[in-house]
Order: sequence, then C-alpha cells, then structure tokens
Amino acid sequence: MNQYLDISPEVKAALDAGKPVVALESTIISHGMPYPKNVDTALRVEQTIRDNGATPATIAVIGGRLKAGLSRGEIEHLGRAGRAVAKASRRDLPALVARGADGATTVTTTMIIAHMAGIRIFATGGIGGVHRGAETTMDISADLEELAQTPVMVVCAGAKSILDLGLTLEYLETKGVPVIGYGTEELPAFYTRQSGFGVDYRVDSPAELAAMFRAQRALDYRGGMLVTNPIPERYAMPKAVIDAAIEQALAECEAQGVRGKETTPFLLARVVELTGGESLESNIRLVLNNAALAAKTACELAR
Ligand code: PSU
Ligand code: MN
Repeated sequence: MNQYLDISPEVKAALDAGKPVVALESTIISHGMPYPKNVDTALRVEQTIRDNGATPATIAVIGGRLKAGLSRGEIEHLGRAGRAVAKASRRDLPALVARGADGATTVTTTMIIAHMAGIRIFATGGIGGVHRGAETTMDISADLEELAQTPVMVVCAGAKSILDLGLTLEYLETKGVPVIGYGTEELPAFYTRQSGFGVDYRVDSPAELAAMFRAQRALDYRGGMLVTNPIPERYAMPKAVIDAAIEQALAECEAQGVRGKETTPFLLARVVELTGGESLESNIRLVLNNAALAAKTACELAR
C-alpha cells in the first residue's frame, strides 16, 4: 500500500472482504456547495450508499495524508473551511503531501486515490471538461486525462453547459473513454436531462454497467469509464432558466478575468447565486441519485 495512503477501518474491512465500496469526492464539499448544506449533503450521500448496500469512502487529503474514508469530523472540517481548503488536482498532490496540507479532491484526484485504495467505482455530480473557448485558452479539465488513464468507473449527471459539451465528447472519444447513458441515448447536462448530444452506449441496469466495466478491465485497458445518469425528471430545471444563469456567469467570468483552477468554482458558485438556490437543490438531488446507482453497480461488481 502507498506510504501516504490511509484507508479508514470501515473501508478497509469492506475491501478486504470483497464487499462493495463507492468513492466520493470532496471538492464538491469544500468548493461546490455552501456551508452547511455541503456537510449535510455529504452525509446524506454516504447514507444513500449504505442504504443501497455499499460502503462509502469519501476521499480527501488531510494533513498531507491521502484519505479513503473520512470521519464525520473530517467532513465537517472540509465543509466549514470551504474555499480555504486547496482544490487538489493531479499536479497538487505532491505539494500537499510534502507540506502536510489539506486538499479537497476533484474527480481527478478522487480517481487516483480510489484506485490506489482498490476502489473501482466513484459517484459525483458533474465532471470537468473542455471549457467553452478552449481553442484559445486551452482550458481542459485534468478530469478527462484521468479518465483516460485510471481504471475507475465514474458515475455523474453529465456535465454542465458552462463547458463545451460537444468538444468534451470529442476529447473523450480521442482518449478512448466510453461514455455511457444510463437509461438514455442522450448525454445529460447536469441540471437538465438533455443536451442535444448522443452518448456512445445506452445501458439500462447496474448489472449491465458492471459487465461493461469487467470487460474493460479484462481487456487490460488503462482508462476508466464515464456513466452519465440523468437528473430525475421532477428535480430537473427549466432549460431557459439555467441557460440564462450560465450565460451570465460566463460573461462575468470573462469580464473579471477569472482564469485557471478558479474558473470552475467561480462559475458553479455564480450559477447557484443567480438561480436563488433552486439549482443547489437540483444539484443535491442528482448527487443522491448518482450515489444510489453507483452503490447498486458496486454491489453487482462485487458479486
Ligand atoms: N463540475 C460540477 N461540479 C463540481 C465540479 C465540476 O458540476 O463540483 C468540480 C469537480 O471536483 C471536478 C472539478 O473534478 O470541479 C473540475 O475542476 P476543473 O474544471 O478546474 O478541472
Ligand atoms: Mn481548468
């Protein structure tokens, strides 16, 4: 086991017994939602994983240690500290470990640490992708590169249209990452069930998801797999409302010269402010929905 990795006793017992485990990220806690909703949601997501027969392993960097499985106190700390906790992508882990610092893990670093711990599946809200205008800014999330090289199945609700969804799919195709729609042929766009872009494969059961992941592993591929699970109909947002908020957030981002790793947190926070919290509720619901699907799939993978 990696010398910097700490697996919690509960997660370790589950892994040793071959029981289902689902990884969860922590950027969504520190940077994705306001306190105290972020802590409340993180705990509800863990409970949803348990209710569906799996063990949750929330992942973060605490005091320079890579953690798979957090205590309630550690989740509370990440939520309360919020943006004071570094957003940790692949390039950041060496510095955080060397300095004994805290880090909130993105999709990228959650995949890295999950894989180190032997966890095969991970649930979140949305992934990073190719930003609009990336043809000049070159702003492409490290999440896509990680999906190309780390064998973890990521269950999300698609990606927000703060990104260029068409280019994000092109990039994933180039990198050989299968994009699966759960019960849909269309890529969901996080707050809405539809994006106008098709997925590679439609799958309708956790057993079928597990079979695809097993096949990918048996083929000895390096990369992961992206499962996109549409937000439940009753929690989806009206497209016009969310599109207007995203357009305004993008315009402000540009006007204020926000760049680099700050771009995504800035856009996410502005969209929540502009929609008066309605989008936060949608966000919470879709994460819970993804946690349930990931747990069911983890159970199939463990059979
Ligand atoms: N998109 C969301 N919600 C999120 C994120 C993205 O809808 O919380 C977070 C995830 O942790 C993701 C990260 O891995 O932002 C991507 O950041 P960037 O675009 O800087 O790579
Ligand atoms: Mn970026």
